[in-house]
Amino acid sequence: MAEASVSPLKHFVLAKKTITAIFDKLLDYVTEGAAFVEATYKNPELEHVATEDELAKIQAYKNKLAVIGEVLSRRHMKVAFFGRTSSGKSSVINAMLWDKVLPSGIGHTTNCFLSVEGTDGDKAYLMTEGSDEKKSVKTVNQLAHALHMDKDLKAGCLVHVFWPKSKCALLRDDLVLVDSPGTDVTTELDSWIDKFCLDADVFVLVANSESTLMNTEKHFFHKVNERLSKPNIFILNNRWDASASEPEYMEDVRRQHMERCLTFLVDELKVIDPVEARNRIFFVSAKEVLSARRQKAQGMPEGGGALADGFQTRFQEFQHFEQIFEECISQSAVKTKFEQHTIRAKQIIDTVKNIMDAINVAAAEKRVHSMEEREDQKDRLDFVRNQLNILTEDTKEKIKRVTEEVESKVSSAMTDEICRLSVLVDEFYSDFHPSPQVLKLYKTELNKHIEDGLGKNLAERCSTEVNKSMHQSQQEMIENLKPLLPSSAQNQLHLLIPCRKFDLSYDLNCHSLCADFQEDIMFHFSLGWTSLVNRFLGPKQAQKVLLGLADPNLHIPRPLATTPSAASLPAITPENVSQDDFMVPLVLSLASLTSRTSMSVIVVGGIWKTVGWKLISLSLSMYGLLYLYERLTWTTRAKERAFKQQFVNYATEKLQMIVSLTSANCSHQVQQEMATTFARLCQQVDITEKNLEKEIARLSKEIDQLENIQSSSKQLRNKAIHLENELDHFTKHFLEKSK
Ligand SMILES: Nc1nc2c(ncn2[C@@H]2O[C@H](COP(=O)(O)OP(=O)(O)O)[C@@H](O)[C@H]2O)c(=O)[nH]1
Ligand SMILES: [Mg+2]
Repeated sequence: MAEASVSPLKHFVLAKKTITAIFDKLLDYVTEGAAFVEATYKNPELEHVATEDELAKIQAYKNKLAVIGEVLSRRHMKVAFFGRTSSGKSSVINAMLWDKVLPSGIGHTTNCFLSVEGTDGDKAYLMTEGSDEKKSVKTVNQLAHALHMDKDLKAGCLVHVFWPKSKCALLRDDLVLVDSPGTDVTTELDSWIDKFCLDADVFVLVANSESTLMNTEKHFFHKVNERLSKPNIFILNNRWDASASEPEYMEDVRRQHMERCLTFLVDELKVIDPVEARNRIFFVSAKEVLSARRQKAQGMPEGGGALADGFQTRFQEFQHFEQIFEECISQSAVKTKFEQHTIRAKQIIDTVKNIMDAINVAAAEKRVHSMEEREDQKDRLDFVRNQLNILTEDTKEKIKRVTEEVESKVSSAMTDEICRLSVLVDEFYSDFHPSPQVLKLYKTELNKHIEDGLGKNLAERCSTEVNKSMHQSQQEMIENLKPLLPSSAQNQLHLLIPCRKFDLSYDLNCHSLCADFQEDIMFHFSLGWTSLVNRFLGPKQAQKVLLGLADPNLHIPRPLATTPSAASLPAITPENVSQDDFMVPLVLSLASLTSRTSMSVIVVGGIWKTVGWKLISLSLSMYGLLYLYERLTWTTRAKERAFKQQFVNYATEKLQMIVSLTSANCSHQVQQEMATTFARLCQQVDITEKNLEKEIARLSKEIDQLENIQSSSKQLRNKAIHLENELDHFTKHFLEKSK
């Protein structure tokens, strides 16, 4: 029957498989979760999304689950058999295993515990406590011999007997059966219980039905009951075959035994209710069952041989016991072996779920915050860009205005200064002498004086104002651009703008400008021929006349401004001789007819006749005196004066020519200076823009990462729920199902 129907032990086997699979999944899940939390926690860009505490927790769970998984895979059902010596404990185990696995009978009593468990191999072996050696056993006699001969085996020690699973169905289903020495032979009940009973799912008291329950047996179970809460206890009244010899008393004896056993379980131990208790007490014959099963295993009929009366009933009762026992142990074992771990697993899942929730919330909050920040930064960037465009246009305008202002200012100042050039030249003192060397030195120094003086005067007139207006413009630029920069850069701005004073350089370069100046400091009598011609015809015509005397062909192209008197005289060519100039050849032809002397004679002759000698001589002496006077007053000083006058005229003309150039140059300098300042400021704004762009990119990346974190945490949370459902299903199916 037990073979034909599915063994109730399968319930445990299935539960173990299920819960092991769930724990495997759970371990994978927590490993995945731990990796996720670790990656999140260690990501420097995702600060405060996952905490150290969360990481520590989930990693601890990972280790814990690995240990639990290991423990679960080793879980089995355990049944321990107790009773006094020779009550038939070993025989019952053998009957259940369908084979003579353990030695039994007189002389086969051992001091040690024997646990029988399955091995996947096809050879039986035994292992003693504290040794890894696998001692092979081929027969039960060998086993008995080995147990007897081993002097190292102390009383109450444990020997593991490994029996091939292939030979026995019970062992395939993770059942471990523990045989014990007789409860009557030991004084160490407490240590037994500690060592072998605390993890037993079912206890079987094998009693001898030929006598009543003994105190030693009862005492032992009282002790077990003190240590465990409501242990599952079965009572097998063994050797029931003996009752067949006295069938007339059988029912009475059975009733008597039953009552005593019930009293023991229900009233004394209080481990079970009276109705259930009847299903825990059986009357069997292990010896009969074993022999019948061994015969069947050898191919003989199980009821064969000489059998006492009522064998079939006892046999069925044994099978019944097996059925109830298997149901009980698998139910109980599933509960005791898996319930706690299931609860623990639920707690772990719950905590991990909470961790995922916390990460999800933290990531969501951070993401919202980052998105707001990104919007702000984008707005700021737009503002900076627009503002910079506007300011660039403004600044261009401003620079243009300032430079124009400077140009006109410098131009008018320079014109004024040129008019006052004679004052400047008069202020110049140096040794003057008509000799060429001294003159050369004098000119050099005069040029320098003019250049310095003009420069100084121009600077006095313009620089302060120019500087002021430039400084003002620069300050305006800074003030306008300041709001576009971050506050840290705002404080640094003044370092970028050079605090050196800007100085306009007028760059007059008088020395080369007046390099061609040619003075004329020869003595010229004021009533002399040249002077008179000069006086009557004007300096221009006189020049032509005088030149004409020297060269009547008039074809002398003259270099520009070689002498002060002809500073602006254009080159005389036939083309540019005007109609007025026809007078010149007339005078010239007249002059060519006579010499200076003949001319004087004619004049004197004319006057002679009209005025008379006295007047002539007076005039002549006056003329002579005048000449003498002029000649005598033509001193070095006078020459210097003449020189200075000529220089003033020359330089005035030259300087007037460079007025516009100089003012343009100055305005250019101002423009350069202002443009440089603006460019420096713009550079700062550029840096700010770059930084903003970088920050926006960083935030975008962070937002992406946070989105991923959110979806991952959500996924992991769903997985947790899935596992939770599996655990719930397991609880419902295996732990809550009442049979
Ligand atoms: N008549 C009879 N003898 C039994 C029965 N069970 C066990 N025996 C015998 O009792 C003796 C002791 O059995 P054993 O299993 O070694 O008892 P243990 O000391 O409790 O392990 C052996 O000789 C068995 O053959 C039974 O049900 N009926
Ligand atoms: Mg025994």
